[in-house]
Amino acid sequence: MKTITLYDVARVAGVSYQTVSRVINQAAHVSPRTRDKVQAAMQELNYVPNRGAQQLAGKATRALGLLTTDLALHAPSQIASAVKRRAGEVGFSVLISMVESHDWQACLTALQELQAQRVEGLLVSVPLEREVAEALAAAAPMPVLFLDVGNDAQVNSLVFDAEQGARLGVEHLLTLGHRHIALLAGPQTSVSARARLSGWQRALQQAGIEPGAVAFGDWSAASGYEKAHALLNEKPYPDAVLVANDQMALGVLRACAEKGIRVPGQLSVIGYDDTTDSAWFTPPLTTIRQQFKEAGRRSVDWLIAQPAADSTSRQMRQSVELIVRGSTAAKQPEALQDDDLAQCLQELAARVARRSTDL
Ligand code: IPT
Repeated sequence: MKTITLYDVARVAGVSYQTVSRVINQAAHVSPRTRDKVQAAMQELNYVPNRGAQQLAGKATRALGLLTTDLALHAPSQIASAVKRRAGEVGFSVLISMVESHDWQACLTALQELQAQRVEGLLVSVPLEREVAEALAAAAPMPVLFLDVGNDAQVNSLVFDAEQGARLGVEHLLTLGHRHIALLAGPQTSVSARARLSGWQRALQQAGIEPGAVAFGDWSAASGYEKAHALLNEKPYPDAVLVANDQMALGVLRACAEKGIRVPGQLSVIGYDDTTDSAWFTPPLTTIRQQFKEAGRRSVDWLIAQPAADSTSRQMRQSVELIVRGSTAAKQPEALQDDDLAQCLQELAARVARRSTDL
């Protein structure tokens, strides 16, 4: 198939190739009539501008990079979706590079991959230790914004308030009267998972409550299922479990269903994230909402407004909120045990017998 060039468009539109180029680059001094003619010719020929050629000519690429952790996880994929949507609205494309591990070498390779495609700004949605984030920011020639770093990292960041999220979860459970609370944390390699865990522990301690058993999952539903079986191995069960993300909470709910534990009533389960499907779990999940759409919008807007040479680092926080659904409730008295049930049935049988003799 013959490649359609700028010159073909110019010939069909009856204008010079410089005029076509001005239309493509949205330059000034093009009359609406000429612009319409050129756009009609582009459509007729199915012409798509060559990004590579534009880059070689030193033009702005209007492309952002997104360096992300595993997109099979719900939260990072919803962040990517929000970033992509907002970038599209403001005329930018998004190139994605996904890393399997979160070490310096993997991040540097991903940065270079995006750099080779001349992205004008970079979002990093990977849980990074302070040293790795700072080194990455120093190595990047474009403005960078980190979405998953600790407060101590001296880089530009937009981070959800983990302390607030942890406190909201604990307060909700305490209000419901729960006192025996188990913790299912995320992987210790994640700075956010560590922040949620220490937030829970601090909030419980402040309320004078000893935290119950602690287990660590890897953010997946499978790990939630497996760890719930471990946490709920012995009676008495805890009254409630704080789970570091909704995906693991999904696994916890499945384990409870299999063990015949009523959620809520016997056990309250609270998640973290409020991903789009969490309202559809059985029961609908009570959780801490991180507004991924809003984070995507704010981070794209911030990034494209950045002058390249600004070296002061800015730490932005985003608040979270408690969403109460059906997986938490005040603890109800234990269900009837088999012995109680047998006794009830006997009493009932005796009553029926008495009535039939009375009749
Ligand atoms: C964080 C999610 O809360 C968690 O569920 C998991 O998907 C994790 O990302 C993956 O790294 S959100 C992050 C912006 C702190």
